[in-house]
Amino acid sequence: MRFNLTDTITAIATPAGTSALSVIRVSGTDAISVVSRVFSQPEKLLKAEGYKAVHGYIQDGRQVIDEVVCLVFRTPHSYTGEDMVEISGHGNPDLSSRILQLLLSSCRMAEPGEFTFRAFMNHKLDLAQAEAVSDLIHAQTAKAETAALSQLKGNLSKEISALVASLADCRIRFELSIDFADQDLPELDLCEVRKELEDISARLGEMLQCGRQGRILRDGFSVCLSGAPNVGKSSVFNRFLAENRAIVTPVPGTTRDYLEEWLSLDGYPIRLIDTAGLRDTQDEVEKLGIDRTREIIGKADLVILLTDPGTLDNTCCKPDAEYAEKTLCVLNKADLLGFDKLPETAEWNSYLISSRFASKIAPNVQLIPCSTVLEDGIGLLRQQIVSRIALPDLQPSTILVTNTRHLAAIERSLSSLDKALEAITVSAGYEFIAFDLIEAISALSEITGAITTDDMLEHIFSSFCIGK
Ligand SMILES: Nc1nc2c(ncn2[C@@H]2O[C@H](COP(=O)(O)OP(=O)(O)O)[C@@H](O)[C@H]2O)c(=O)[nH]1
Ligand SMILES: [Mg+2]
Repeated sequence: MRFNLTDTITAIATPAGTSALSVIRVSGTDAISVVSRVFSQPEKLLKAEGYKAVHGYIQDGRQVIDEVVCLVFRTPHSYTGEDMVEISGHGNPDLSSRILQLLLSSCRMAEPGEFTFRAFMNHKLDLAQAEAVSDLIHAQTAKAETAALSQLKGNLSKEISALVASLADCRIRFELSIDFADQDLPELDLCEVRKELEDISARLGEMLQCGRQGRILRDGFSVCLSGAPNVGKSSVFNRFLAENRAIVTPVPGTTRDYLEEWLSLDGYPIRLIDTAGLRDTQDEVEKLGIDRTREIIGKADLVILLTDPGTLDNTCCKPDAEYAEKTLCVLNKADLLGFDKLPETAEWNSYLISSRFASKIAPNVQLIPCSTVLEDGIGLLRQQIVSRIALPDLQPSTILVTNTRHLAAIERSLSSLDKALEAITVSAGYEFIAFDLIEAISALSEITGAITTDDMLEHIFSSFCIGK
């Protein structure tokens, strides 16, 4: 492991740039003495109890650099579990970097995630909670924050630990039956253990199911705008972003590449992608754009297939069969059909049935009305997108596995557990069943970090910010 736990470390914990305050963290056995060497009130700092704030100046020899407040933490009551000082100074990046330079003469710069790594090593957090710290910092929307906070509070860890304990209990019952087979022990109640293992398997299955939704909160729900050139994809993109980022022109074929932006719909992180229009073309650049569009459509969580009255006059609105499940069909430019307000669903449907487009709409396809020029012209589309995400209402106590590493571990555990159940069914030897259970336990234990490897830790903590 590249982290050396005995050094005293420091880093600026607040973002670069001008701000009201800047916080510099120092952690390690020498943290308090390191700061005292450059502080105007060294004795006061050295004697300060935990959670005490000491006011003074950071000085380079006689030269005063900044007026600060040093907040002292005493081991083990700190974020890292070590002695720590948080120096709050003025938020001038030049001052912060001068203070940092001074501190670096007697301690070293922290690596990304090193403070949290120490918290993990000192049992202040388990691995799932440490990862939640990073998720919480990077969460893009309110719902993602709730999920990360729930994980940080240890809800996931508690549930995983309980499942590990139950699995371990079952495993021990099998092992005891092997070890003491020749003794007069009551026989193992296979039905009962089997039932317990099935319950655990069901719970793990449920967690995997919810995992897809958890992934949405972390990685966003990708929504791809597709359709013929000029139907208004870029205009819809802009309406959603409420800014003019994409180029909108009446000339077909202007969006040759794709654009993507994040937005929050009802607290869900959405990755909205504006693509090149799909049409037959001889233009090489446009062709590349169209290939890219097809690739994006394949990967997207939801595809919005836009048409407009002009396009519908000439073609049918028919989603690609391969993606029909994840496609929403939208008729844009509803204003051109004489609507000056987005119609209600019933009004819209009766309009469509009696309109010239009736024959152009494939059976079982619903066309959602939309207009980028009407007030609330994208309201119905917005509702439909959110309803497609279909996540349960999140409470801070909801356990939603959001992390790919955790999901992979659950999947491995579940597969070993299913093997164990299969072994019970075919009356395999108890040693085989116990072996599968050991595998199931060790996979789950990786989530909380009860079992780790250096590579795994390196990978996890290197994605953190410096200072965290
Ligand atoms: N009347 C009307 N015109 C629209 C609407 N949405 C887009 N347009 C116009 O349609 C043209 C093509 O729009 P654009 O967003 O560039 O289409 P794209 O090629 O699909 O990205 C532009 O002139 C837009 O102003 C709409 O809802 N109503
Ligand atoms: Mg466009």
